[in-house]
Amino acid sequence: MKRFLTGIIVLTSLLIAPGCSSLTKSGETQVSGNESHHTDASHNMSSDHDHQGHSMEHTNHEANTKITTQAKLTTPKNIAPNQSVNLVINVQDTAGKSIDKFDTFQEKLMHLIVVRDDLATYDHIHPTYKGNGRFEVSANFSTPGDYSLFSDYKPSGQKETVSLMQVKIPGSVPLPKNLEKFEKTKVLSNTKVNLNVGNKKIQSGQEVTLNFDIKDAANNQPIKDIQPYLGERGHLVILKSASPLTVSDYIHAHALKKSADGQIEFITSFPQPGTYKLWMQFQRNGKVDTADFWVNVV
Ligand SMILES: [Cu+2]
Repeated sequence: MKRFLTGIIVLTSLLIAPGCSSLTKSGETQVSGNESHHTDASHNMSSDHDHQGHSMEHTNHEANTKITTQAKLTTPKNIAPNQSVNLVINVQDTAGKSIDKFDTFQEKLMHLIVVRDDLATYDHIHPTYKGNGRFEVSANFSTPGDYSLFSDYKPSGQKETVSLMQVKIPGSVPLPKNLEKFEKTKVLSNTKVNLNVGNKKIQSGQEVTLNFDIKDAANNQPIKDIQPYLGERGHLVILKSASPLTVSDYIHAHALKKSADGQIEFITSFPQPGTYKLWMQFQRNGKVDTADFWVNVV
């Protein structure tokens, strides 16, 4: 009986990261598998037809990108919110042949970013490689709703690649809240994170320095005990608010090697005007913290 497993295949393409500071990707999306993942009536781009229309647009705009890999997600047939869900991700070439060698980057073979499509939730997890293109990980989807999974990996000898997969967690979806709060300061237990983008508005298509200023919340002093996390000073994932999300909405920025005490800095660029959410992760006292911010890009 085949019904206990469902799958969605997404083809992705890759693009060079200039100076390793940001990545821009586009993808031709081809969805197959159980359509129940794509039948959310409130989601105006959810039909197969619309996916294809959207992807063609991308292909035309960035004709020099080459689609070389795809990731196929398999989930148990019955999935529910707020419980462990075993995910299997098979990475293949476009002919469906498993890709079996991957290069480690940022200390892992695959980084998996899981967000609810309204960008309200964020998870950064590391699937375990089982060989023959197969990765496994246990994920937890906190609420019903549509989720996007960005898997970030490097087929051996190739560039960093991002594949997008989607999962629908059944149940009644929470009412939308006014999610976009544009405060520039976030307090996480004992740590205060301030985002500085300078006085000017963030311009799309231009290099921008994002400076995260990290202070002890108790005494407001710069913290001096930032520890490397996955081999870097900090990790920043940026997603453009969009429906549906695509691989081109995903930016993974790499921290500058050297910054002053209590500072974590990234140089990146936002490809399009719009509303973006940033999740900056860093480690202190052996604990990883995530500070999230919304920004507007003009
Ligand atoms: Cu990671």
